[in-house]
Amino acid sequence: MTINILSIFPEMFESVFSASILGRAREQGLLDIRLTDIRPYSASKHKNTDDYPFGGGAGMVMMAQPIMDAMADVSAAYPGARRIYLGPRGKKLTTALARELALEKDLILLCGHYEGVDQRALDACVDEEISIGDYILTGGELAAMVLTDCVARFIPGVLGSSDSPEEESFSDGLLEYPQYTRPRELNGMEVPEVLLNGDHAKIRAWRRYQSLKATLLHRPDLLETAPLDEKDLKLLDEIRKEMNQICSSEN
Ligand code: 4GY
Repeated sequence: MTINILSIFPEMFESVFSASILGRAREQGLLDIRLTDIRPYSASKHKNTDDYPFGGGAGMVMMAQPIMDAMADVSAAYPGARRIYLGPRGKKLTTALARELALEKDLILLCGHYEGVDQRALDACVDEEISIGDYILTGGELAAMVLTDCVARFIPGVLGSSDSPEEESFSDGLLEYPQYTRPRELNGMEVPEVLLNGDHAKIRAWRRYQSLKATLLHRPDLLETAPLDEKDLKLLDEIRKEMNQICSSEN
């Protein structure tokens, strides 16, 4: 898959896309990330990419012309690519959306900056807007990195063959269970006994219980949509009872 990113700050991406799992994925040719600097596309003498907003107000607006010309170039090289603008008005980035985007052959990500982008550029050359959350960044670059990272995990081979994205938080609609590594004892804090004795059925059950407990405690909203079986519902009842006991014993 090729992810094209259009930005006036392409240098922001280098270290994030070179380190760790994304760096390895690129070296292995599983993911091709191409950065396009919007500035050289500016037709103005000083290669400006922003201008004052019509109607007044604070800050600057990214001009349509450089973006439209950059997008035309990249779109011609990647016909059929989904063209995405990163902004807080978009549909929320979720595991489901990331999984869907990972099936695409190519993506083009447009990063805005300052007060935003001239609406005509968005109308003319973006297919959809995606938001990584309800907050305002100084630019779309960090959001493009988040989207790229999140999508990359669902490209086959990007995570080692042993660690599957299906085993992680949210892929089963629940929060992750706690993890431990060596040493077995650290300043008097022990690793839970069940993880040490190699009884894999017991370990699976313990982890499920912990996932359900963490979700009930921190994100009860997720329990409304998570696929739960009879056993899970029983466990949840148990956990609720335990929690009630702890609460009532505090008084
Ligand atoms: N939230 N999700 C986001 C963002 C920066 C000014 C409009 C977000 O995706 N992008 O906050 N982007 C702003 C910067 C123009 C986009």
